[in-house]
Amino acid sequence: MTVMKIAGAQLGAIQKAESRESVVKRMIALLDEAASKGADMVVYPELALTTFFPRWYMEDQAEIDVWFETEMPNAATQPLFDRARALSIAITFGYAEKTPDGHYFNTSIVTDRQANIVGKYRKVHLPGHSEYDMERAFQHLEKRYFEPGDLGFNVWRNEGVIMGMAICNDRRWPETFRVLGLQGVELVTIGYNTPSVNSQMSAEGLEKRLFHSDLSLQAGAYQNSTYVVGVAKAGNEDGHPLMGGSIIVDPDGFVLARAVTEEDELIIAECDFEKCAFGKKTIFDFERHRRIEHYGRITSQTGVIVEV
Ligand code: CDV
Repeated sequence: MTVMKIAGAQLGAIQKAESRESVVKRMIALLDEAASKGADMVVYPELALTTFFPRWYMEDQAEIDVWFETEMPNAATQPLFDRARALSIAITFGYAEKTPDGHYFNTSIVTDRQANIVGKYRKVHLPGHSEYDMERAFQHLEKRYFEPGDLGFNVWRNEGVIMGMAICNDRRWPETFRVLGLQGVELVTIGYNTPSVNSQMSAEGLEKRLFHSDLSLQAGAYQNSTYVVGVAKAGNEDGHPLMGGSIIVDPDGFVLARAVTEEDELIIAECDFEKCAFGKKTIFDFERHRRIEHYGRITSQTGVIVEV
């Protein structure tokens, strides 16, 4: 029986001018707080080390490369790994990855409690667009700066728990959770940067955006009988607001802990992974109940085909 105290380390705004070293200090402060509360694992957001740079249009490759890490850990993040090892806390966080052969991904890694990287995920569902869009008040250029992840949705047995990762927009796709669910996942960690509302944007309310985030994370948890931890980068980054709303969800879909600010904030919950078993053996016993002969369209087509 595995019980872990899992913490979500929401980060407040990171301005364009803030250095990775400064962000890592903030991450370590949250790690220390997590340790003082008995955490076994800390989950940080998507692109945790920098501002959400895909909102900025850039053409010059050298200017773009500034936002990417070519190795992990590196000089800026080594202190985080060192502290995690000293505290015996597993961590997971997102960053922009440039591979040795020149590929660019929106990536997250997970470590064990000795700070060894045991898993890597590269974001599959990239929202936004690749060219400057004059129609938009704000750009979202993930398709410009990243390639779709090439590793798929994998799980790792880490610290006795079957863990998987996804990143931000992935949480809105049931396919993400089901592919992880089909591998017996017990903990899905998901960092995000989701724009909030300001006076120049549509009337769509922050309440609605938070609801859609909750809905996606809670449905993914319930329908796959897994814990889900969703962690925001929040606050106002150089005039661009990001919503908070980090939550820890149990395998019944209930929210165990919720962030209440848009700043650096720790949430924590005790997760008893035995609780994943009931749903996996009953209503979501995939082996007994799934009818794959009717699911062909899920993998054979992308867009909607209307045949009537
Ligand atoms: N970083 C993201 O993937 N953000 C998207 C926004 C652009 C909709 C999200 O799904 O939250």
